[in-house]
Amino acid sequence: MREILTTFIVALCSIGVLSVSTALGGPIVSVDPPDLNGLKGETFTVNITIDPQGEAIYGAQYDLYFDPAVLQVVSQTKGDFLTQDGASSIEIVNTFNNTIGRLEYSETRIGTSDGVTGAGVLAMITFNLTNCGSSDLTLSNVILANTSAQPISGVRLNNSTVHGLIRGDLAPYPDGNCVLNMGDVIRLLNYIHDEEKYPVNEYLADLNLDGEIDVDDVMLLLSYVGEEE
Ligand SMILES: [Ca+2]
Ligand SMILES: [Ca+2]
Repeated sequence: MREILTTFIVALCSIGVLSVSTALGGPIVSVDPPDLNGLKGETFTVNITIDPQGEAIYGAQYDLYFDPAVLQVVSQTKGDFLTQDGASSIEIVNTFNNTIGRLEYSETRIGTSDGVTGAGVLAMITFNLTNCGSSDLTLSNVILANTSAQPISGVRLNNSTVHGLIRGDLAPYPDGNCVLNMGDVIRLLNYIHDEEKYPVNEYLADLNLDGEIDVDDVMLLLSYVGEEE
């Protein structure tokens, strides 16, 4: 009985592995880069990339959700994924809503019966980091169409997370808390005293941007803390 059970379980596992590997073969739509740090007030650009994984793609659409309390869209522009072979394409939908935190995009090839099979950038999105905090960039309603205008199955999605930081926000280590106070000053002093024992995010600790972390940065951070309180 045990042998039969084992055989049965092995068979189940094989079927499971097979079905997973089939599902794993579909095109990949990604928000690139997958993880991004920036300072409050900065702008940055992410790409929506498509790797067809052997499929011929004729059209593509997505929605992308973000946290409008942290990010605001500046622009969404067409990439060259669907025109990589020199054929033409048209944007059917290209809109964003900075109140609810959603972008919508849809594009199709025209004047050809072929699809594209090379990986590339479908669209570029530029955001402004309006606040300290984190926002996921989450793909939704993604459809890739084949040359018969039918949805391609098994599309895989890779989302992204953006972290908006402020200079001097060193405590609590390592992520900070979007607030500058004496805790951050103490962390910086401790780091200067013993950087092995009290590490900091060095990108955020060099407040005066001179390439060194020292007492000048402490003085600057103190002046910021004074402003906040
Ligand atoms: Ca802090
Ligand atoms: Ca410095």
